[in-house]
Amino acid sequence: MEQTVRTTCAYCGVGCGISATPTGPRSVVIKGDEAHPANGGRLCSKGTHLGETMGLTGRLLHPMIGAKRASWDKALDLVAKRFKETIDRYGADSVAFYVSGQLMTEDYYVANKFMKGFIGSANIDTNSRLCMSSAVAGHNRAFGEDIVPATYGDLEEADLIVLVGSNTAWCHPIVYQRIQAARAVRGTKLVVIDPRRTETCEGADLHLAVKPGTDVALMNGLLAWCDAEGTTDLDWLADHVNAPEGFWEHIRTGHDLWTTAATCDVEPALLKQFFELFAATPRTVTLFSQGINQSIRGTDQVNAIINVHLATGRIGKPGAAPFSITGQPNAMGGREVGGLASTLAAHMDFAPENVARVGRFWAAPTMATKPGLKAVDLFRAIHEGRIKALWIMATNPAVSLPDAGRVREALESIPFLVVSDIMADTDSSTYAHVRLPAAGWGEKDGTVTNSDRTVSRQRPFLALPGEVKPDWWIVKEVARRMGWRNAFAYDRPADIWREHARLTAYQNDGQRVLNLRVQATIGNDAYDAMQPFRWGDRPFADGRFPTPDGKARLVLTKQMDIQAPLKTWPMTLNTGRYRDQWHTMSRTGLSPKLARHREEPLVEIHPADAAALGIIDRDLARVHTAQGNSIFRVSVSGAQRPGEIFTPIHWTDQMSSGGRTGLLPRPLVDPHSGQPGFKSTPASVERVATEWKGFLILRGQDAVRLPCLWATKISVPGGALYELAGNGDPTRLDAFLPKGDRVEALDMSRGTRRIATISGGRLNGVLFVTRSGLLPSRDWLIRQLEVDNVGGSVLAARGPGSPPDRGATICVCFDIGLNQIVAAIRDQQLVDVPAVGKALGAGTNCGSCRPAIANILAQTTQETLHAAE
Ligand SMILES: Nc1nc2c(c(=O)[nH]1)N[C@H]1C(S)=C(S)[C@@H](COP(=O)(O)OP(=O)(O)OC[C@H]3O[C@@H](n4cnc5c(=O)[nH]c(N)nc54)[C@H](O)[C@@H]3O)O[C@H]1N2
Ligand SMILES: Nc1nc2c(c(=O)[nH]1)N[C@H]1C(S)=C(S)[C@@H](COP(=O)(O)OP(=O)(O)OC[C@H]3O[C@@H](n4cnc5c(=O)[nH]c(N)nc54)[C@H](O)[C@@H]3O)O[C@H]1N2
Ligand code: SF4
Ligand SMILES: [Mo]
Repeated sequence: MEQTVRTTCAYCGVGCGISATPTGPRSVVIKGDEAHPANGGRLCSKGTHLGETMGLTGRLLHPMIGAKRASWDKALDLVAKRFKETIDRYGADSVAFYVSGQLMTEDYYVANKFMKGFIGSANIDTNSRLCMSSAVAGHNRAFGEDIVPATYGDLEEADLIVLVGSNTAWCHPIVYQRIQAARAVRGTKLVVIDPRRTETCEGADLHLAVKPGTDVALMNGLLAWCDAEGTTDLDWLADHVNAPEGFWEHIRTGHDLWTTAATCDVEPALLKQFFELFAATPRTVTLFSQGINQSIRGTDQVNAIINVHLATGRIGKPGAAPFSITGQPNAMGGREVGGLASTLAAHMDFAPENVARVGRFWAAPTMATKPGLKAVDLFRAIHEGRIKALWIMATNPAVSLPDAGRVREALESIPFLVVSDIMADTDSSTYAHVRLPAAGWGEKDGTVTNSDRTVSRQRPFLALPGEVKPDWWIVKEVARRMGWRNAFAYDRPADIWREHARLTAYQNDGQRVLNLRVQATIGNDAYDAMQPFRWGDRPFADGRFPTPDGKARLVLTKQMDIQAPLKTWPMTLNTGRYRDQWHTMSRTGLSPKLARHREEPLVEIHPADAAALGIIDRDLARVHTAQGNSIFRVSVSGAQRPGEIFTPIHWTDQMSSGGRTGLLPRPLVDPHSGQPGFKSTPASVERVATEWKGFLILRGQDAVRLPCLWATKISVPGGALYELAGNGDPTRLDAFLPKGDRVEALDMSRGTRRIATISGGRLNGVLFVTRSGLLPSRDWLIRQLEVDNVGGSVLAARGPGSPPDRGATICVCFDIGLNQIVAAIRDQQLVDVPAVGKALGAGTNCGSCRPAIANILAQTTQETLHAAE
């Protein structure tokens, strides 16, 4: 029996603890770690199904130079040589690293030190620029340091939780479950501020479907209300907070309830309800994420929220704080080591004394003295030929940066591109001259910091497959080959951790809250056994802030005008996440269970807009912006505001022909943080007609690119399912069926063709295409991949006694569909989520689908009432 290893989830910034028990070379049983402070044993759907992503399908297992396998020595020598040559010829600022909040703190530290202390440029930026750089800038402006002054425990001690621009139920599901549990115990009120009615709104006390981009007006209106009601804490303000000149005059002018309601396009009565609730509830946490950060006014939006908390003294106290929740597992660790181009290291900036201090500590030969290029500017500089060598680690910019078409051109044009990834083929690595195989989750070893400053260990429980190496090792090997042997003489992650901890404590007499002094001398065994711990205690509890005068700062924020819709671009595109997919799907895409929640990339559109465009549910539609266009499956949804559409960020060339959201957003950024405004792009939508539709089920995981207008892939047990649609002759798809005995059925009247290939009773593949007919449910056919005596009758697409269509999968843990839940609610007169759980099991494992079940309950009950009227 293998040993259970305690580690941390691979995905989001909640940072849940996991107990992993390996059961074979690449298999593992995953459970929530009951002793971990973030989750106390719970896991969401993504964490629960991590075991399904541990296979080696698609992994990069050897260094590659071009399309050829190379030894580590050769690959590393080449990277070192090309970077050195480029620096010698064009200077340090002609090279760059683009890294990720999915690196371990140790990896991140080494990359940052290498670039900023030894190469001598600050051209290292990270995907965190796209994620929480507005929060960082906002914290720095208000507090003088990038400190998140909240913990998950505060959510349990609050009486009001306000979620602004956060789809917590999908993106931070365990935090959402903790909020729901607290509400059950303590009656905590919940307000959601989001233009869309997401599942997070299910059961909330109030949902304000604000007009996008109006959060500054909303928060200023709230502050004006608190000021008028006497909710502001004048003594606290006088002692602990500085206000810029004209701040209060500004708040007191034009921020009345009516003006605010008009600007935000919400009912004045609803807004008043929110303001009254907020004013009456001292223990309030305002939690925010991408609806706030990913905006060209993101930093002001962050400060408008913090202003309200500072002015009401709701900070540094139990259950009262502004809470910027982070996305990636180690977004916070990256901030701690200074992995952004605009920060130096250990929460220090580029002030000359900091540059000197860090330079001394590192014994650095050539310190960067000024901030480097931020992500969007960095890729622009590549386009312009100013950056000539780039190393990408653990991120997929060809998908995730705005205006990704331009980014792809940049990647194609750069003279030297290195990509370190766990996967062989990503949309970014296609352009790489050198690909370096990195250790992935379950293999790598280090620390991560979650949203509430809790540092946890990620521990390995699988052997390194092929020739993969951890990211820290890869980086330090290149640094050593460039001549800095002693400065990068690390043997293990613990060596790096100690150095990082020492730097946070170096000449720090309380100027910086981040201080890991006690970690600086930790032994290797103690590092291995490290228990999750939080740094920084309860920051600002004493009313002191890490600014020169010890006071926090209110920031005067003005609502910018929202551009009226243009004739060419009448819609506004909002983008974001699905519950069961992680970013560019390189890992979650491997899981058949996770694939079921959303099988295709959807464009969600309000019924009135759909009707005006002649589009119906399940049509295909092309979304256009000035940057590019891509096709999506249509979902007509009353959860959208009229004029606004929503698409998911996840789909890539590896998974589909369409759904390429990254091509669409504008590369416009917030002036303070450089964070792109991903949530709002002028767009238009048009229906796409196709002559036929179909699907293809293939045994095995081999990647195929299908030549049709629409082809999207999901993993299924034993193979893959492709949904298809197109024009012209569909028989060209026949060639993609694997070899075997071929059975075929034709229905000329509907233009339906059904073909299967079978060998020795095993189904190899099946293709269904129709011009005007209906397509059968895919479930039964998928199951035939695992059956031993398949015959020609497979083309009937259902076996004796096969159950009725279950509808879209709601509960992925127990594989329960929408139709099953609706039927159970009706037949058994179920009234709440626990009752559905009792009847079907749905929602009783990870709980990620509970908001969806609540929504189905509400809708079904309403329909039943209607029917009875
Ligand atoms: N399932 C899943 N979970 C994830 C991830 C994932 O890929 N999948 N990624 C992780 C990462 S890196 C991140 S950064 C987080 C992101 O977590 P979230 O920020 O919760 O996720 P998003 O879907 O990007 O956007 C949140 C919401 O902002 C709303 N919004 C858009 N414009 C506005 C506006 O002007 N005002 C307001 N108030 N709201 C607005 C959107 O409608 C959307 O519902 O999720 C993390 N967790
Ligand atoms: N339109 C739009 N775009 C967005 C957003 C949005 O809301 N809207 N959100 C933005 C945000 S908040 C984020 S965080 C980004 C995320 O976008 P990305 O960072 O581009 O997305 P990932 O798929 O997480 O990319 C991680 C890559 O690292 C690889 N990898 C995984 N583990 C390791 C490892 O240990 N080592 C190495 N070397 N590689 C590894 C994976 O295979 C994958 O290729 O997207 C941003 N882009
Ligand atoms: S909430 Fe889910 S994805 Fe996030 S850390 Fe926990 S288990 Fe992982
Ligand atoms: Mo993110």
